[in-house]
Amino acid sequence: MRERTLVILKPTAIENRIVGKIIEPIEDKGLKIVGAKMLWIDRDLAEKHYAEHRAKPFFEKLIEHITSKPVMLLAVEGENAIAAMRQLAGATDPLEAEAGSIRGRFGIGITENVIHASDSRDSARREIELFFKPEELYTY
Ligand code: 3AN
Repeated sequence: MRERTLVILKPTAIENRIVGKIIEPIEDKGLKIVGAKMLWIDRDLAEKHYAEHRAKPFFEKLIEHITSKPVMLLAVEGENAIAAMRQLAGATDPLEAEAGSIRGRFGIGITENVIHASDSRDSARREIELFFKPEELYTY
């Protein structure tokens, strides 16, 4: 099924200049970029994005990291894009992620795990709406 999903290249990805290396496997997989921009996420937006984790012990660290420096936002489209992007990203903890996955290759720690990818159709819809205006997304 054709889907769209939200990908965030977290601050360490930009800082460590590995944006190209992260985008390459996404495009190699056959997924298409339909929206892209850089953004320095503010606390309010970060808290909305991670609302489901508000009660978790790592919430504050997560918010601090995602707002620490600019990120790159991608809306990615393709057949089963949500599951495909989760596979490419790898497990949440980079040390448990497959060695060839994005987190497995570039992850430092569980907070600085390089990439976010929506985990369901509902999350994908909500997160794309949170970060992109309809006119910033392209159908082609
Ligand atoms: P994923 O991003 O793999 O869907 P979630 O949704 O469980 O993982 O967690 C969202 C983010 O919260 C993760 N990307 C990671 O940065 C952070 N996180 C998750 N679990 C932990 C943890 N136990 N300690 C620190 N940070 C965590």
